[in-house]
Amino acid sequence: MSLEELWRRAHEKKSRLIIALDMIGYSNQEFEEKVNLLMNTLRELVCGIKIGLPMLITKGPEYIRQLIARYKNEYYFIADLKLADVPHINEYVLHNIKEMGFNAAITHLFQGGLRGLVKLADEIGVDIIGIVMMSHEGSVLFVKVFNELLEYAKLLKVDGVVVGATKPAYIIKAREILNKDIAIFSPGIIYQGAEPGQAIRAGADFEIIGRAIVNSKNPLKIAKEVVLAEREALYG
Ligand code: BMP
Repeated sequence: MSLEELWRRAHEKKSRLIIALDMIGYSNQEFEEKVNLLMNTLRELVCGIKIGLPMLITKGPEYIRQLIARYKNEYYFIADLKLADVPHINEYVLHNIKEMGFNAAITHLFQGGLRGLVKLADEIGVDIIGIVMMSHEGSVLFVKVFNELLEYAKLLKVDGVVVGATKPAYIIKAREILNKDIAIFSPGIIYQGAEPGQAIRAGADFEIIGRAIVNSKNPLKIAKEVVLAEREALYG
């Protein structure tokens, strides 16, 4: 699939911004109102929406299915369930991810045995993004296996990898090792310490931001600032 749909939206909107729609600490009514507000306000500036376990656990798959159905012509949707299981479980979950309407799924790579998952993803039309370096301070074991994970990502021909924006040296290294057709997704911006545009400058293709936009009183203002910083990093 090679993220065709995501690149199309990124070019249309001149944006590399993906929102992590982690709605934590909202009452049921606030939750839905805030999601609708964010989705309607950010449509011109945000190319993708990442939905993870927090929303799946709080609202269940049917809510997510309906949300994606309403906005599938405006955003690219990434399922961040960080798959890390044995093949038959990962593959079962991937079928459900597809069924909810997602365009892509994030998987860990360290567990191995992922050829079947990548083949299935190709058959059913889901892009696969593998994690090679996490953004948080405690992710020290990733340092030991980073090169192996990159080689595995290449071997599998995943569509993208995750490298934390807080670790630009690893973004630079990933960009060197990976062909240009494997995109780099970078979370860890603002709340976790990286500056908007910094990951793009190091060679990432997309920046993922959650709390700094989702919980902001003025999400549009922050999103505009981020997109301007990204454009500056890309085009000078
Ligand atoms: P925030 O901008 O609020 O820190 O959110 C970052 C998002 O990116 C979260 O959804 C988190 O699950 C995800 N993420 C991350 O922060 N670091 C990683 O290494 C991998 C992630 O998926």
